[in-house]
Amino acid sequence: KNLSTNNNYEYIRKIPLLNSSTESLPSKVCSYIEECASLCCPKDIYICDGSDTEYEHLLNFLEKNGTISPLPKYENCYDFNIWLARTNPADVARVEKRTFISTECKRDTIPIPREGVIGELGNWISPGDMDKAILERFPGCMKDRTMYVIPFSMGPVGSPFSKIGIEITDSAYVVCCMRIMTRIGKNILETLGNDDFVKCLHSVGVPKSDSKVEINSSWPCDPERTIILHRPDKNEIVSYGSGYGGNSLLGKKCFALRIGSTIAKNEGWLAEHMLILAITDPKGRKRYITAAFPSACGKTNLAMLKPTLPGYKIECVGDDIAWMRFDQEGRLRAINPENGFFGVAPGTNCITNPNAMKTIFKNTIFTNVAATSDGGVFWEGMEEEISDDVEITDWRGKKWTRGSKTPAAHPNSRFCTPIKECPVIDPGWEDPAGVPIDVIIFGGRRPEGIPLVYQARNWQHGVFIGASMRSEATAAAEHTDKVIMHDPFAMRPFFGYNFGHYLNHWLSMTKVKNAKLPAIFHVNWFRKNADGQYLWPGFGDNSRVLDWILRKIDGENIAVDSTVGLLPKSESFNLENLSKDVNMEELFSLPKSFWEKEVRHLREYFDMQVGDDLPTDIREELELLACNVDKL
Ligand code: SAT
Ligand code: MN
Repeated sequence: KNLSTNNNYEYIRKIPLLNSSTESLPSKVCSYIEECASLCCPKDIYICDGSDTEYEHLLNFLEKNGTISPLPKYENCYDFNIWLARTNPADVARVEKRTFISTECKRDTIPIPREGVIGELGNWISPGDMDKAILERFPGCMKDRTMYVIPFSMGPVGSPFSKIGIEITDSAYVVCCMRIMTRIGKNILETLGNDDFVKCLHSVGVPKSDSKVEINSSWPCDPERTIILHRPDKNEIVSYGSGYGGNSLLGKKCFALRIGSTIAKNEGWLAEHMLILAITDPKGRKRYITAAFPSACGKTNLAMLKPTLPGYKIECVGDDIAWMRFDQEGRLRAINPENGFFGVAPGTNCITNPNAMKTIFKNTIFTNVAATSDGGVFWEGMEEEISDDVEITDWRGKKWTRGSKTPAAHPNSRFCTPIKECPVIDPGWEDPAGVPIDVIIFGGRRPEGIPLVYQARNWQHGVFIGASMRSEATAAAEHTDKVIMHDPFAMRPFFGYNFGHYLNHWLSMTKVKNAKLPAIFHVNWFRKNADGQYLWPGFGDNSRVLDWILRKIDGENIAVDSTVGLLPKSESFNLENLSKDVNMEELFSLPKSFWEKEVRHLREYFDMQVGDDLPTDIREELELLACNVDKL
């Protein structure tokens, strides 16, 4: 059926379909396009084919519009230029408070917090209010703009793990980033046929006429009315007002985690906020590990780690999201549903992540980093990598001097780069069957009390450890203080359904036929001594922790049970040629007063936030821990 002649589609018959060479579209896709177009009233419609020509055309358009500018320092080496995008300063990060999940029954989405307590495990909106929110914002919002239709696959095209989405957006920047972050194009529609897909509607929006936000045409947005909505029972995402990151690249957190986790629960698998890495030991045995850390704990750094321990090799499968399911033989297999890295730039350098530095100067779109007068990029942490005489323009486009109080790059500035540019990409990263997972790691940034590494005694204990994750973060801008935030499974902003039900789902994995459950560990690279200095060197030396973990799962007798779980026996760590003296005793100590406080915090958190939805198994683990701590 030719879209433009089909009588069922009244609206799209009236406006130009730009690349009408697209002869046939699945009818469900056509209906969705018609639905969105008649709501948003774009000037024309463009169906993305994912080609290089299309990408170049969009980049040109964005350049003319002032949204992106080329970075000539890196020119002519690669397929496409390297670009710098500057957003509206009011649109720089995900907006958690404006992110909602809609279900008939509130408790399907979030646990009911204790009376008078503000829930921290997601935001619920009724289906009626969601419709209302859409109708208050979307009618006519694409007037004078092109509506892009992006067919995309999360996961290798055609893999049994993979899921298809259609993102409809009025932002060419979003199309370009989606092309890097997911697999897009015509072949996706062929694979889709007339199956269902995840519906993803996005508009940068149009502010009300009395809006106080300064608007520039190079980065349209409507920060005052931004809203991100999910309807899991209809596999639908609707996002308005923001062009940035997780608000607009809907395949990422909205689809792969929030909608993904609900699909996963219904289908019996796991959609998690985890990196995936391959590690080969000196004997040549290769194993795969997934790891969940809250933001600012170095997930991307670990995913591409350059080991300091001789004989080890680490290869990257993904740095942010893992979709995992047990196969016929009972092995847990994982794919990375993404196709690119959308990584935080500040802090990345040749010491913290040499492999990222080799990845991100090819076919990349940077957003909100600083620019140098020789046509390159700069951010906090890159001081050693640029010469002293270049001038720096900050992320807002203003002249910036070294030592200035404001940062040159926005703290949430990003590189958006295809995974295939990574020099240590694992050859199995696109295996449609996924890679077999032997170890799951949880972790956090904990300055106090939490040992460098310990192992869960069993799966249930491991689920408790995931549920108990906390991490140091700089809270909102109004506080400058560091606080230890709860972030269970590093999923707090990404649960697609009730966290208590999520815990039950994890616990139910023990019932999967033949399941060979991966071993679960907790790590903390960030413990400090009384003087505030890190006790562990971190980065490449974290390979020593992975070495201990691998030897442990290989059956070496190197652990003892303790208050919190299985701790390394003394002398069981490989510290050969460690550049720095490490106080191992302090690094692994379990101070009683700290753990008493930790238990109190966890009990309060579970009581206040999860209440009756907390599974008894998790309650029991907490009581066991409390009992053990008493005996310290
Ligand atoms: O902006 S994203 O959601 O893609 C990344 C993040 O904030 O974790
Ligand atoms: Mn993330």
